Amino acid sequence: MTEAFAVRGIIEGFYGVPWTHDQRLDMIDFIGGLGMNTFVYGPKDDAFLRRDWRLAFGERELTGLRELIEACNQQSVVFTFALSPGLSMHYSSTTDVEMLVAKYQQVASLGVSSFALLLDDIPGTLQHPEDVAAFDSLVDAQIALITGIHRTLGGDLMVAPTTYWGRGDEPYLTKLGRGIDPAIDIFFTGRAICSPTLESVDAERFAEATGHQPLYWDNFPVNDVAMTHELHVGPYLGRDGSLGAASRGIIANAMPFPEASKIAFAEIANYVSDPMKYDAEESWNRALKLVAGADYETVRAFADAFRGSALCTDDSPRLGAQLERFAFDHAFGDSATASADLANIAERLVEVAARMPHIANRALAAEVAPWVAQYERAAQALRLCAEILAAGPVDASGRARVMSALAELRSHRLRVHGDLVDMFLSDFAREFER
Ligand code: LTM
Repeated sequence: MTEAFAVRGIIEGFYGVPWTHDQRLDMIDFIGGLGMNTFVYGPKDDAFLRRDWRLAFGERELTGLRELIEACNQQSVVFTFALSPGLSMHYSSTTDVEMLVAKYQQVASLGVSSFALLLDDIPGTLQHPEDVAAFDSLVDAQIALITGIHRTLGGDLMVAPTTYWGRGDEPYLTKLGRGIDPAIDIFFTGRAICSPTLESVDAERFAEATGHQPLYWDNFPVNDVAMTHELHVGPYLGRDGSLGAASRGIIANAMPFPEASKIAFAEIANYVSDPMKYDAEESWNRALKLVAGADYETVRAFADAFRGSALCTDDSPRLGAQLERFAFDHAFGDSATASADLANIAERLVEVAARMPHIANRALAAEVAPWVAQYERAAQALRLCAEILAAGPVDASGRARVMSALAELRSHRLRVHGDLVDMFLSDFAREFER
């Protein structure tokens, strides 16, 4: 018997342009409809929440927050308000602690009773001389801060520790967990920042060491920082079936693209509702149908080129199998048929690229447009190879055209079909060098 995940939700916790107010409202309805119960509001590049956390909200911001809270209430979704003060916080300064509490209290006065304190991505040691004098270490300063905030605010508190990935029994994490109230949730991203797998054995080690079951901050589908060239619309894989009982729950970190993020969120909702029976491929298809509606076939074909992520190394299996077949037939079979097959493969891809801008989900079409353009470039490059082959023996000019298509593809720095097309074009040009 599997226990359900107590916390099931998402965090707007990426670096990059925060979602708009309307996108948030739409997302709250969407995740509420999926049966998720938590929306953590903490975009890293909203100055009010991180860089300028001391700034009090004005009436305009409070009105926006009120609407978000109301939308959450309507969907039975908990609105969790997150602040990331760690870049400039003086832990030993009463003024800073009071300002932090005051900022949370502005939101508490709107009826919110769930808060998050994000201490991730900050220096791993105390920086300010007054803090160094006042505390033995960063973790001691954080324990004091977290305890003070929790006591003053009441309500629920989630904390992102400064070490938030690893084995779960690191000395910092162990001390932090043992030093704060057991009711406070501690975020953990698993073995890595973007973890290919989330395993119960790690959750159990974390719980044993810290005295808290981990609250997974799952860095999927997020594609910020070094991942901005990737589009994460592939399958949600590698999460243990028994994680529901071993953890407090899962909060999935979004992409700056809310509509495209819905694909992963729908998959995660499928997973958390029945992790033991979860079938990633079936769930992926169901999620694509939900988001793409009548355009499912087109979006499914497109998304096959974007399966790749930290969770999935099988980048573009359909095209991979087709190109393998082509290479074999070309080397050992009838090369005219092989080049006709390559032309067909390219044609199908060109068609998908042509249909994508016209799908009914306009928000999705707009968000993925740069990757559609890259998909089209890859398709045209394959078409070029087929044309060159069909025209007769490949000469230096044919090779040069393929190399130039490859250079063009690479220059856009957007990942499509993993490395498949890139490798195919390089191999193609090399094969005909002799
Ligand atoms: O994962 C955590 C706890 N923090 C940050 C996120 O804000 C960021 O979006 C992800 C992905 O780059 N990585 C982090 O370290």
